[in-house]
Amino acid sequence: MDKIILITGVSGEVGIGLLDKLSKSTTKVVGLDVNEVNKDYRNKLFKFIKLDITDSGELDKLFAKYKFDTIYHLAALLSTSAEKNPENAHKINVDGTFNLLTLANKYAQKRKSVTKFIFPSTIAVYGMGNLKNKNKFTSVKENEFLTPITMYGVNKLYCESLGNYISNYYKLLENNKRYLDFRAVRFPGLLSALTTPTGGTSDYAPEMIHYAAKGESYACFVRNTSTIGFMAMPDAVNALLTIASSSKNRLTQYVYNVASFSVSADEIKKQVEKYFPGAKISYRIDAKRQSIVDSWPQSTNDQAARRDWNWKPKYTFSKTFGEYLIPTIKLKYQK
Ligand code: VAH
Repeated sequence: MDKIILITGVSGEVGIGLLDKLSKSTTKVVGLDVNEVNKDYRNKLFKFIKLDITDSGELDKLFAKYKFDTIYHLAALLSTSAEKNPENAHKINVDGTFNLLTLANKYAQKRKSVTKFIFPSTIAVYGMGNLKNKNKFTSVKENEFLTPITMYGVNKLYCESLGNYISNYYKLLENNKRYLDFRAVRFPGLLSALTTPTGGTSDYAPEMIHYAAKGESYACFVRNTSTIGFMAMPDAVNALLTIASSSKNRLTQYVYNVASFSVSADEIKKQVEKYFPGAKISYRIDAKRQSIVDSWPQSTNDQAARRDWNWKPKYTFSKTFGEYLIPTIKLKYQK
């Protein structure tokens, strides 16, 4: 039987990037989202399901119908959106994830198979406490500073543990058999040439680029020295596919940092001005969003991922702009 992959949040930034890559293979992809998928991508899907992951009844029917080999659970309410409606964020980010984990486990057990569950977590699980710590501890490991200050970061940190629990200890694994193989990566801010972000706090970086490409002025909502990690979307997609295809016995952890480059808002502004000399970029600080970015680490330590499953980003800061973002974005807006 053909292997079928499920992508939740398929209409989102990472979803589109992952689908774009998977559609170049023969894999059958079922895409699920509460929002319609961009028409250019709909025909890359074996099936599109418009569904809310908090609807466990409808989800159960989906799992009964399809035997998913791997699930990429990308659906989430990101950090800024989650702060605007924390209760709704908890429903989507936690209850939705719980539904998917328990249903994947239930149907894998019924079919006496194992389903891989790939979970994108985030540097938002960290809380550096203050700028002194942020500037002093610049290579944060997976078990350090786990004190998130956003609902999104709290949700993602809990769901990492929930995934590990359901894949290892849920209902005291019958005859010691695992039915769910949970694996998580913690992403920094992601930069996509194909889509503009919605509801994130790292959005100032992609927004700066896309506004300049459209010839529109942009007011950056964090101060110029604000520094966090970023990654080109192709590297993020590669991280998801690589950890998914790695043999289980090589993995010594269930959650891994993956990192690429760390830059300030001002360094991004200078790159944008290099490619769009007429760019009109100013600063108008949003105190709440600034406090979120200040709580995130400057950069994270991804040695465990490099050691266990050969993680290595392809795009440096300058290559991300010169070889990935700019050529595709210019084409996108010229059209
Ligand atoms: C957000 N883009 O801003 C996400 C990301 C590191 C930040 O998780 O919420």
